[in-house]
Amino acid sequence: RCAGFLISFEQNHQGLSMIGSSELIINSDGSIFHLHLKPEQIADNVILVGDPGRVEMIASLFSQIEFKVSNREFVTVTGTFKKTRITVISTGIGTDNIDIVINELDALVNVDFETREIKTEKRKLNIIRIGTSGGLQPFLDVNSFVISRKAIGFDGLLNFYAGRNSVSDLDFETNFKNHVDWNPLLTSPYVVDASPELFDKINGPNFASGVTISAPGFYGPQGRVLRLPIVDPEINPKIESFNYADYKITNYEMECSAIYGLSALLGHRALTVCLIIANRLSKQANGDYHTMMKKLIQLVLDKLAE
Ligand code: R1P
Repeated sequence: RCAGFLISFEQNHQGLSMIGSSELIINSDGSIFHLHLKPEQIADNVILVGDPGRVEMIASLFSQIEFKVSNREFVTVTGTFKKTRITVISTGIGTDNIDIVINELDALVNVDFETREIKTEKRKLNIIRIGTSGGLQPFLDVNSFVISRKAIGFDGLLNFYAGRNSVSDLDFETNFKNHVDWNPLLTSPYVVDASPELFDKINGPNFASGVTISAPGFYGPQGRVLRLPIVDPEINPKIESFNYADYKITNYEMECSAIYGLSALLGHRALTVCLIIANRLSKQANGDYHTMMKKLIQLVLDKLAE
């Protein structure tokens, strides 16, 4: 029998696949490697935020808090808002962290940590990201709220997964690449959808909606120039003018694409809502956005608990 860390799968006596200990690392206290969470600690409703400070902001609205756990940038609180059990987790910045968060969340609910077998009955999580974002359309003022109906991943994360095409809008991808004359040196952008059920639950008159680009960086990858010139200085005007089947690209952030792509592959529902804290066309920004963020959080929690 090989040691678990040498192979990714072993077979148990019933022939079921067991995930090897190098692939799914479980800490000595029974918690998962990065998030430091245990299976029973995950609510069906999960809110993801980039900033660990935003976890506190959300938890302060809970009537009851079960626990708080933190490791690195991943801070988690599970608690109750108006009788709805909710887990809030900070992801830090970027889709590389989302790969960790969504895979570990899914393992926590869909893998048996005792036997390391994938469960036959799968749990489906509602995953909502509440983030900050930069607007790319003149109609999206600073302080407005936007829901991402689709996400375009400039980050390339989903391209590593075999099912990538099965959850992607390939026609949208082709049209987008042609419109912006996509540089072949960059990883191919992927286009993935929000959960229609979550969109219907959270959407309302306070929100604009559109397509969100998740970029693998804050500066060059979002067309910002401080001292370094970028390969395509016209990328943002081209993005602004892009139209496809009544969709317009509304905003830039750094996590939505991976959340939508991995959630779709794993069978979870996902949605991203963002506060626009800068408009990239008008060059306006609101550095002191916490009051508006509190309003967005309240709005989303109220809808989630309805
Ligand atoms: C960049 O400043 C960070 O802010 C945005 C981006 O997606 C990125 O994570 O979202 P959060 O405010 O949720 O972190």
